[in-house]
Amino acid sequence: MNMKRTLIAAMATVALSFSASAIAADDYKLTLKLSHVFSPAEDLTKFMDEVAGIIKKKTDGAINIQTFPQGQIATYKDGMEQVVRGANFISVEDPSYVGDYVPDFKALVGPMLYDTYDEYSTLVRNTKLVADMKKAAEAKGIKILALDYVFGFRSVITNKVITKPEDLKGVKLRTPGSKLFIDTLNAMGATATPLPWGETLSAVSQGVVDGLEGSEFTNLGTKVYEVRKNVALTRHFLGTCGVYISTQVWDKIPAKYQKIIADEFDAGALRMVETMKGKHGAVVKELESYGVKFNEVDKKAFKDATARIYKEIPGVTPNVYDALVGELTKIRAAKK
Ligand code: X3X
Repeated sequence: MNMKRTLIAAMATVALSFSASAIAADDYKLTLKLSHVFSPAEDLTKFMDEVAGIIKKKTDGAINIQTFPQGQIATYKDGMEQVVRGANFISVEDPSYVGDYVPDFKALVGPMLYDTYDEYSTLVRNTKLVADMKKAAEAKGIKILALDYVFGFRSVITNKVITKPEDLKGVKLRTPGSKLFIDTLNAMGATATPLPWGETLSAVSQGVVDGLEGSEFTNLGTKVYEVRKNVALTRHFLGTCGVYISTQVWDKIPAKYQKIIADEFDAGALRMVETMKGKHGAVVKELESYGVKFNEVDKKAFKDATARIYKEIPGVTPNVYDALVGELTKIRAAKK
C-alpha cells in the first residue's frame, strides 16, 4: 500500500512540475531592445521591423523586440558590449565587430573576398568553417542569429574620380569605427577617418572628410548622392549585418520561443538577400538619374594593396583566409 502511495505522490509531483513549467512558459515574457544605425528609409530597418513584428505575433506577444534605428541607443562596439554583458539587447552590426571577440570574423568579412551576395550567404549558412566560428562566438557570450543581412557591396564615394590606389593618396574617407575598415581603407591608399554614421553626411558636406565608402543602397537610402557624385566601384567590402544576442539571455528563453526567434531572423535574412538582388539595378538607375557616375577601377591593384590585411589581424587563425577561399572555390564550382 505504501509503495502505491509513494508512486502516486511521485507521479503527482512530476505532473505538477510539468504543468508549472508549462505555465511558466505560457506566462513568460521578454522585452528586447534591438539597435542599429540604419535610417527608416533603408531596407535593413524595414526587415528588422518586419521580423520583430512576426516574432511578436508568433509568440502571442511573449517576445517583444523594440527596434531602435539610426543609432538612437548603443551601436557598433558599444552595442556589442551590451550583448556580451548580458543585457536584454540585440545588436545588428557588421560581423567585424564580432571580430573584436573572435578575430576570424574580421577575415570572414575581409576585403575583396566576395563576388556575389549568394556566395557569402551560402558560406555563412552551410560551412563547418563558419559554424565553428559561431561556436567560438558563443564561448565569448555572443549568440549569432544571422550573418547575412546584406545591403550591397561597399565602394568608394567621392567627387574626385578614383581608379587606382594612388588616386586615394591624401583623400580622407569616412569609415565606421571598425578597425578592419580603418586598416583596409588605409591599405587602399586613403586616409580612413572613423565616424558614426549619424555624423557622416554633415562631415562630408562641411569638407571634414573628402568622401566615404558605402553601398548603392546606403547611397540612395541616406541621400549620399546629394553631397558626392562619383562612385569608384572598388566593391572592397560586402556590406552585411549580423544579428547578435547574449548567450546568457538566449539560454533563459524557452525553447519554443528560441525556435521562432532563430527561424524568423534566419528567414528574414534570406528575404533581404533576394530583395536586394532584385532591387540593385533599379537603385543604380535612380542614382544615375540624380547625376551619380559609376566608374570601374583597377581591381587587381586594390586586391594586391589589401592582401596584407588578412595577415595583420591580431589573433586570427593562421591560414583562415586560405580556408575561406577554399570554401568559396567549392561554392562557386557547385554553382556552375
Ligand atoms: O555596423 C553596421 C554597418 O557597418 C554600418 O555601416 P555604416 O556605419 O557605414 O552605416 C551604413 C548606413 O547604411 C547606415 O545608414
